[in-house]
Amino acid sequence: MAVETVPCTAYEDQKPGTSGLRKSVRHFQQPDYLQTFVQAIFNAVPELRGGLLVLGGDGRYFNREAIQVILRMAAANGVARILVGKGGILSTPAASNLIRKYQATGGIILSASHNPGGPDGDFGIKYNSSNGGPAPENLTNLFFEHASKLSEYYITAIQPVPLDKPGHYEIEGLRVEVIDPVDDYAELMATLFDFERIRALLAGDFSLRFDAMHAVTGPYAQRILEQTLGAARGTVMHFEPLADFGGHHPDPNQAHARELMELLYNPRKVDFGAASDGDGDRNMILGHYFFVTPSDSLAIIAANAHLIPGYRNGLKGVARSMPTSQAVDRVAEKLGIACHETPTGWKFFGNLLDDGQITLCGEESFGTGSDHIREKDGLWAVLFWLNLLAVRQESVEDIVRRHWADHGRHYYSRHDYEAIATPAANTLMTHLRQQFDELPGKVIHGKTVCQADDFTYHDPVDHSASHHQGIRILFEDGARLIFRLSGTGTQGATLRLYLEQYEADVKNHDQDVQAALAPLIQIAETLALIRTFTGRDAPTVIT
Ligand code: G16
Repeated sequence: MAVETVPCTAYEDQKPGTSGLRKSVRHFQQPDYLQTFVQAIFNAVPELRGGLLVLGGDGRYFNREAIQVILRMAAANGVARILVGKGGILSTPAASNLIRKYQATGGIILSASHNPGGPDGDFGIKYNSSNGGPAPENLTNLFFEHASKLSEYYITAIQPVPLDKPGHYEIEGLRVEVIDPVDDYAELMATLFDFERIRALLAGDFSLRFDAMHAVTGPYAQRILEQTLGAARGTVMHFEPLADFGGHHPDPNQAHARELMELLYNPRKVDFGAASDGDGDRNMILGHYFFVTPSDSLAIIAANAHLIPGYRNGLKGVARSMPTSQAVDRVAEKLGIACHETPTGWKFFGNLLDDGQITLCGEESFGTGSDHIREKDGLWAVLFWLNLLAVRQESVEDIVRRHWADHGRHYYSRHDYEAIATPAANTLMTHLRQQFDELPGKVIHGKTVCQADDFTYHDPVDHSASHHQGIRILFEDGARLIFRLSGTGTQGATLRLYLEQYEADVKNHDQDVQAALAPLIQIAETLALIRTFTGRDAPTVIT
C-alpha cells in the first residue's frame, strides 16, 4: 500500500471540550485541520492498528468529505476493519451500540450535536472508546498533546468508498463495511421495551408527533415508530437528514422545535410530542399543552423503571450532572439506591456505568440514558415514555403531576447568554469566586446562602479529580444557583445560569416557572452582575 507521509504544522487549539472537538466548518476547512486531529487520535490509541473502528456522523455539511479522509487515514494507519453507516450516517447512540456489540476498538463520530450546520455552521469530531462511551478526560488530553506537537500525518491515495451502497470493500488491506445505520439499534430497542404494548397504544386513538429536525434520527424514528410500531405515516416530521438541517437549529427545546411546539400547544389534541437533536442523543418530551423538563423526565423514568421490561429487575443506582435538578435524588432516596452527582458531560457517567454502580443517568441539557449503551439516547427516552404511557394509560401531564404530588416539584430553568466576550465571561466567574468566603450565612433578597463553591468531582471508580466544574450557590431551603461556561459553544463564551427552587406543597405546583424562579433570578443578577459584565438585558435562550 502506498502510504503518503504528509508534513504538517500542528494546531494549538485542538483541545476537546465537553463533547469532542467542535469548531466552525470554516475552521475545520483550514489546511490539514481535520487530518491533524485524526492523526492525534491514531497516535494516542495505538490499539487501532489492526483493530475495528466504527465510523459515522450526523449527516451535516462536511460529513461525507471527512469520512473519506478518515477512511484513507485509517488505511494508512493500519486499521484492519471499519464499520461505516450507509451515507455516512450513524446517530451517536447507534455508534455507541455498534462499538459495544461488535467489540470495536473505538469509534469516530462526526457531529457538532445541536449546533447549526451548513457551510457557515459548525462541525465536530469525537472519539468513543471500546466501552462505547465518549473518551474520558485523560484520553482527550492525550489527543490534545499529540495534536499540539504533530509534524506529519499518514494517508493513502485510495478511491472514495461508495458510501451509499451497503456492502464490503477491501481496500489495500482495510476491510470497509458499509452497513445499514438503523438495523442494530432497532434490534436493541426491541429488547428493552414492550413493543406489543406500544403498538396497541398507537393502534388506538393516541396521537403523537416526533420531530427529527432534519437531523440524524429521521431514518431511525421512521423505522421504529412508523414501520415497526405502526404510528401513522407522517408521524415523524422533518425526517430527511439535511446537510444544513433545513437552515434550522437542531436543538430539541422549546425555542428551536417551534413547529412541534405549535402542534402540541393547540386545541387539536396531540397526546405526545418528542424531538431529538443533530446526532440523536438528546430528547425533548411534550404532552398536550405540557413540557416535561429533562430533569423531571429523568426522575420520572427512574421512578417508573420497574414498569418497563428492560428495567424490571430494578435500578442499581442513578446519576445526574451537577446542574441537573435534584428531582431524581428524591426518587433515589425513596428507592433506597445511590444517586451520584457528576460534572456536565456524558463522559463522566462512563465509569459508573462500566462499574455497575448505576443503571440510569441524565442531564438537564435534554439528555437521558441507561446502561444499554454509553451515550445519552434520544429515541430510547421517547420509547421509554411511550412504553410508560401504554402501561399507565394516563396523559403525560397526569403522570408528571402525580410525580410532583408524590415527590414535590423542582421548579427549574436554564438561562443561556450565548456568544458573549470570553474575557467578560471569565471576569464574571472570577467576581463570583471572590465572594465565596463572605456568602455563607448571608441573606440576599430574603434567602440565606448556606454554601458557595466551585464544584469538584472525585470519581469513585478511577479516583481522578475534576476541578472547576461550575460555581454553586446553595441556599438553606434547598434552592440552587449554578453558573457555568459552556464547553460546546464555538463563538466567544456561553454563560449558563441554572436555577432551581423546590416546592413540596402540591397547592403551589401550578405557578409559572419563571415567576416561581423570579427571586432566584434577582439574586443571580445581584451576585453576578450579569447585565454589567455581559452587556445583555436578557438571556439568549431560556429552557
Ligand atoms: C454535550 C455533552 C453533554 C452536555 C452538553 C452541554 O451534549 O455530551 O453532556 O450536557 O453538551 O454541555 P455544555 O453545557 O458544556 O455546553 P451534546 O448533545 O452537545 O453532545
